[in-house]
Amino acid sequence: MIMTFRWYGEGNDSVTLDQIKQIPGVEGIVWALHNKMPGEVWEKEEIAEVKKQLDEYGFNMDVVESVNVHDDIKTGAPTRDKYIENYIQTIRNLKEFGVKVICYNFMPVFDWTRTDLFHPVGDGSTALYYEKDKIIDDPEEMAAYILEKCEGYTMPGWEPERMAKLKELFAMYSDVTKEKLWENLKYFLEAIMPVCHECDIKMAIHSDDPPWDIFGLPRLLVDEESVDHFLKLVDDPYNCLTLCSGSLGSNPKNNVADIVRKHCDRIAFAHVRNVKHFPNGDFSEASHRDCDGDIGILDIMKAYHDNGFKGYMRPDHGRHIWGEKCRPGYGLYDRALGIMYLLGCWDMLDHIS
Ligand SMILES: [Mn+2]
Repeated sequence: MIMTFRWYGEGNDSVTLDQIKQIPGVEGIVWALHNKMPGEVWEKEEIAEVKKQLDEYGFNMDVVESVNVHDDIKTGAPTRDKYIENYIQTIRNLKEFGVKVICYNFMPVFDWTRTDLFHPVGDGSTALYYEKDKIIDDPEEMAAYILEKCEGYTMPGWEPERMAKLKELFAMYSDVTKEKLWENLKYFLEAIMPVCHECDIKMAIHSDDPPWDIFGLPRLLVDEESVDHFLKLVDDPYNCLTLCSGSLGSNPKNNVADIVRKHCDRIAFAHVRNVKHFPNGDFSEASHRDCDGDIGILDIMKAYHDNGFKGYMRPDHGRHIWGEKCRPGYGLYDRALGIMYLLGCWDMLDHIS
């Protein structure tokens, strides 16, 4: 297992590479060119700039999160092939810098969704929270809330430029059923798989967050059955998962450790975080410690270890603790604690096996 840490880049993150360097066990930075719109080619000079920054600290840049997929590819518009060509060029450019895994998602309109970015956990800290009843019929209200509360940071999937065109985006997806979305995903993956082989880069789709339909938009990767379906849809070792324990684990019916045991060889990238469920369907993000949430972090880590997981892992979101001012979910302190917990589990599993 290779431990990594997500970083939003110079001038775009409250956390510095100096600080990340002092977290024990971090080998790589999960990075992206956050100024790029979906569909744009990532140029070599731009990638080289990030490489230079990471090289200084001895971090690898093996995992990109995310190279976002253009809406025309997701909706299956006639113009999609042009954007697929651009995606392929980006894969080829990333290969020049030794990138091994591309994390992406295939969620329509919205990336992740929460109703409260700073919900009190009960110990003085706050965390991202989802209140089921607040996801009403007004996505504009939701977007306005997220943009207002994100402390001036751009949140992946909630770029103000995209949110300004929300009505248009919803119109684009109005006839995209779940079946159609699966078909469009298959078309995209089949087009890029030969290049992934050639470049030795794995495509790792992120689980949908939360794992159910919202605002009438279909969501694909929501449970064990849909993960099985996805892996069979394009049955290729380069067609992989970013298995996000917190995303899938938001549904109490999902057993994430079971999915790890079943598909470990197709998981290229593991997001590990904990979630606390409430009986009415609300959920809160929680510390990484097993007993602070309900999704079985110990079981999940054991499943990865038992199956000899060799891929990349990162703590996913963290709570906001010790008064830290940061991008919601992406502070230094709680994610550093998360890494120590995950590595503690891993080291002990190594030690006793
Ligand atoms: Mn995740």
